[in-house]
Amino acid sequence: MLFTMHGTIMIFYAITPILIGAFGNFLIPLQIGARDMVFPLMNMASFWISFFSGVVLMVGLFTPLGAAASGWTSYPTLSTLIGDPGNGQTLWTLAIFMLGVGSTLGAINYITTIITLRAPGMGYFDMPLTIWGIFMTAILNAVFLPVLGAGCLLLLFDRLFGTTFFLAGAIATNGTGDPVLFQHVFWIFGHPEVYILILPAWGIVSDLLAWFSRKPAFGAKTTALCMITITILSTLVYGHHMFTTQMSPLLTQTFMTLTMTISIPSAIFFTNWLGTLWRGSIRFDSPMLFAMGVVFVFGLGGLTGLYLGTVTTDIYLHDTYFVVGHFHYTMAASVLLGGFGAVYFWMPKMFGVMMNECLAKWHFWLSFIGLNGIFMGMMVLGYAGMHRRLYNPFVYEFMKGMVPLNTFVTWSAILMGAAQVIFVYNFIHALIKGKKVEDPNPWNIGTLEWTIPCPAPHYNFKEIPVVKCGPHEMGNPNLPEGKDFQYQTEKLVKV
Ligand code: HEM
Ligand SMILES: [Cu+2]
Repeated sequence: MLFTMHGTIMIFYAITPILIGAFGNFLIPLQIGARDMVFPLMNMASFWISFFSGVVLMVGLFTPLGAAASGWTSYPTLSTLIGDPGNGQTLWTLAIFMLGVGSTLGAINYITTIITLRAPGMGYFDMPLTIWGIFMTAILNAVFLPVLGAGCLLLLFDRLFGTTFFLAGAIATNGTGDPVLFQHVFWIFGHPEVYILILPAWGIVSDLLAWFSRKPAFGAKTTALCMITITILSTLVYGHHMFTTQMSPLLTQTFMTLTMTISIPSAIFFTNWLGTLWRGSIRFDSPMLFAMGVVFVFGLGGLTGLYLGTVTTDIYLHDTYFVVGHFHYTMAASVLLGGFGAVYFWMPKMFGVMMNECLAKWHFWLSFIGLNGIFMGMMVLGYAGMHRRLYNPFVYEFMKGMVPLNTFVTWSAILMGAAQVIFVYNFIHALIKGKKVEDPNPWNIGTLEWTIPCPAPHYNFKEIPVVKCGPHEMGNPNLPEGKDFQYQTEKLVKV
């Protein structure tokens, strides 16, 4: 129950609303030079539907059998009335369906806003990469959340009305369905979902790396094209989550090959990050530390994906802590670090105050050490054969020797958790007592949001800006004396 709620809340109610909901709604209008999102009413509907879906989920905690307990993936038969008869699981299914509706509405709003409300002169490749990330995420959301919604609706019917979409064998009294069908539906959505979560963070990191290296993002256009390619390919690889479901070898090999092709755009993308850092005048302010942290943890997470995407190694690694380590590196660690970097960076634009830089650095290093301890430890454990989702792994003889490493992981988690206290303190302290930022552009960045006061006023721009150059025009030696960047509203100075 605890782990089901942890996974569900983190993925659907923490990462999604913070990076996509909060930063998406805040940054899209500001960075494309618009006064608001294009459908404010729909935005509101999206927010409230998602909010109430969270309430529905939480109500499960107070039902007689407690909250849902069949994992964040809620595979049947575990998630049917036979596996989990409590109302908590029914409420989970309803909640995720509602969230699907809410997020789809939001996604339509994001896509339409980016397509129609860009300031005059702003071509797609003049958008900051942050917006590119959110744009791709919104497209995946709009296409694939309805798939999950449909799956949840069918599961709900199985639970409430006696249908048998996902039941088979003797328990399927109304004709035979197929439990594995749900896995297909779930992962058709689920693999794109992992990119839904990571793309905004990728975009933010790509921008931060350029801005704090004080030079244009290396191959920015290619980076955007790689995001598009990865978005498209991410729709074709979901089968790699199901290698052990006895699918035909032809299919496993097809999914394996498709999975490997994602490495190509990913590698180009990653090289561009390194290219951006190469010979930059790097400023190690807190947002940059977090961005560089993402480069490290995402590199590790992505590489471990290759072992999971290969059928032969995955048969051994599937359902071990190696998978848990992998997806926390790629998803939890990368998204957390990227999200924190974004908070430190846009804090002045959001609330008109700066956070304490020294505390921010402590926060970074303790979190970074903690999370590497946790997730690296998990990967070693998984490689040694420790399964996930066991009540007590140590009743098995061969896992008894893994207790010390598990203890180490626990202490790392405590360290990581404790480090977040620093963040909470820093954040609240800045809000209440933080020094007001007078300068509209404390970091010296050229994108549109830095042309207006801190915090961003209601209606953002008095006059809609006209865009004349890209988002990372920095380090040009021909710029006027004492300036190393230019605003997007200024005509590009020749290099
Ligand atoms: C870079 C290329 C990547 C490859 C080749 C890859 C490959 C895989 C494979 C094959 C699995 C299934 C392993 C198994 O269950 O046996 C898996 C699991 C997973 N991956 Fe990745 N992955 C990659 C990147 C990512 C990213 C970027 C994210 C998230 C942002 C992510 C999140 C996940 C999650 C959430 C799971 C497991 C979910 C679960 O079973 O509960 N992966 N990955
Ligand atoms: Cu996947």
